[in-house]
Amino acid sequence: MGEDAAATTEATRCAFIALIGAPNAGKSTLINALVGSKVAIVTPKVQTTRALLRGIAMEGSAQLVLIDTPGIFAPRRRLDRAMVTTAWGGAHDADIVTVLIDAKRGIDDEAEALLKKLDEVRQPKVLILNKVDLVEKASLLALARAANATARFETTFMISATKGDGVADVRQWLAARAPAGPWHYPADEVSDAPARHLAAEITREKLYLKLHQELPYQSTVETETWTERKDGSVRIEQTIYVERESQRKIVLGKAGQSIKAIGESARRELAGILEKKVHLFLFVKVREGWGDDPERYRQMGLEFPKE
Ligand SMILES: Nc1nc2c(ncn2[C@@H]2O[C@H](COP(=O)(O)OP(=O)(O)OP(=O)(O)O)[C@@H](O)[C@H]2O)c(=O)[nH]1
Ligand SMILES: [Mg+2]
Repeated sequence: MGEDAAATTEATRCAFIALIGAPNAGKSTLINALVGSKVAIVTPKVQTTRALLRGIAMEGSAQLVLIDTPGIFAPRRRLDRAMVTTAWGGAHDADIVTVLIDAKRGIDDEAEALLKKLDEVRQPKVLILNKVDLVEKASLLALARAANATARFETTFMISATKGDGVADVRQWLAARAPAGPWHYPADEVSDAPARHLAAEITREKLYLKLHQELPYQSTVETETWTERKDGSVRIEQTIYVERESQRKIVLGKAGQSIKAIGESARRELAGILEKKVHLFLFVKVREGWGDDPERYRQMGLEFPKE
């Protein structure tokens, strides 16, 4: 009873917090760690996250709406441009912007370019040096100093998103900094993405983990149908779009071995998340030039760049 009374008298707070950084810095890993469950996919490959995704974390009376963004890099293809524009858009719409730097990679050209562009970001900024488990402590101080010399940060954290070191400190700091206001989501919600979107993302994650080279970037996954069955299970059909027949063959693998492994591992993870039996059916279709097809962008939740 005491706790309830406290919760109703204490004013609620809510902050929109964008996580930006170079590809592979660990943004999605940190979102998952802050939320406390997997809402965003993670792979060792660059350019995993394609569109904005909101993960929701609660800390005391504060709700933290964490905006996962695509990595920021020098874009070439249309899809790359859409992703980078989206990432900066996410930053400009937030109350607080956290900038992740991979401590192992340090301030390379990509991180340097990003830090320089932070001048244009008006919101309070926080620096997060991630992957501290991979580097010597001494190098971290030099890195923090160099980054703070290029951009203005309110504070600097040194964390390991995979190990969880320092994550609670980040959550608490953000909560303390959150402006007073109503929560935007119910307290038990972990993400703004519908289940069918997460399901497509999980399949894309398995595709990235299973296949190598350029192929993953020339593929996209969409959930086509989602049918709840009377026996409590769910039947999900998804299409993996690739650009060429040769790529379709790679996704299928010898005697369908690759697609089978991708489907099995996606199905297993989905069953765990949905807490029900999942029947997953994957189809691979060649859609030449899907990277220039506005409908594919709409499905991904990205604006279609005119050129
Ligand atoms: N050793 C170590 N690895 C990490 C840490 N955080 C993330 N990683 C790894 O870094 C890789 C990239 O992580 P992601 O979370 O996908 O990175 P991202 O910044 O979201 O990448 P994009 O979506 O491509 O921009 C994965 O293999 C993670 O397991 C960390 O603290 N320590
Ligand atoms: Mg990501």
